[in-house]
Amino acid sequence: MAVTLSVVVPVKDEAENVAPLAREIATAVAGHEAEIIFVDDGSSDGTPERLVALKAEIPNLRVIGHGANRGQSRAVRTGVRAAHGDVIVTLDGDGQNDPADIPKLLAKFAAGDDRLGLVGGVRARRQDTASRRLASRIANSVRQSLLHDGAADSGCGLKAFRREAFLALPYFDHLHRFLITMMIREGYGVAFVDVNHRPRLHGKSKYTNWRRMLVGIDDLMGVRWLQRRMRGKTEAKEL
Ligand SMILES: Nc1nc2c(ncn2[C@@H]2O[C@H](COP(=O)(O)OP(=O)(O)O)[C@@H](O)[C@H]2O)c(=O)[nH]1
Ligand SMILES: [Mg+2]
Repeated sequence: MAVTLSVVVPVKDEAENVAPLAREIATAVAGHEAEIIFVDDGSSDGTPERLVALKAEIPNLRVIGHGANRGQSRAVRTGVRAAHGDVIVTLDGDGQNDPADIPKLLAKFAAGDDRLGLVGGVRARRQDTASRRLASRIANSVRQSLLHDGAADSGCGLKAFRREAFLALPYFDHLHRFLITMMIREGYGVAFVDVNHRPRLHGKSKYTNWRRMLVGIDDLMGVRWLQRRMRGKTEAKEL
């Protein structure tokens, strides 16, 4: 069967979360020719073993290991490269994104706009701590004032995009936080849909507000530079 949809889930130390999540994804994509790819990014808590054990139950599940911890963006890229689908859906491996939202994102692609590169989820009601939500609000307004990309929730892990469009983007670690900006830079259309957000049930967050802010400033400068180094979209025509 030709695969048209690949769901890519980057995971680092999510042993208690992966099995329920993989089952939910399998249910959500049951009507599609889909594969589910978990990319294990150097977990030390038995995450890959749990996933491999699930392959008997979920036949379209694939598990790819990174060997070492290289970060979320690299894991997403590894999954996208290995994917067979034309459309990729990513979501967080901790279960905070709801797989039941996947069809809503795909519906935007089904509308048939050729220039549409990415559909981003927007977490309408975030189930995170007050300090995390405040940090996100501040970061989003600083980001918006510098990048002007109209991204209301760039940090939402639930996104759908064309594989080909993703692979055309320049890669850097942390790219996953700037996918919307980079798609626009490349001339692709972006769309948004409100999605559900759930509390983390097991394990703990891998990021701290402080670290996110420090690397975020550096990233914003780099992405602004990339925006300036692109004069307009390319429309190549055979003459
Ligand atoms: N591959 C990979 N995934 C990571 C890494 N750090 C976090 N993640 C995943 O990224 C997702 C979001 O991380 P999380 O810690 O829940 O961040 P939060 O929801 O913003 O607090 C989860 O699926 C994590 O497993 C990493 O270093 N590598
Ligand atoms: Mg999370």
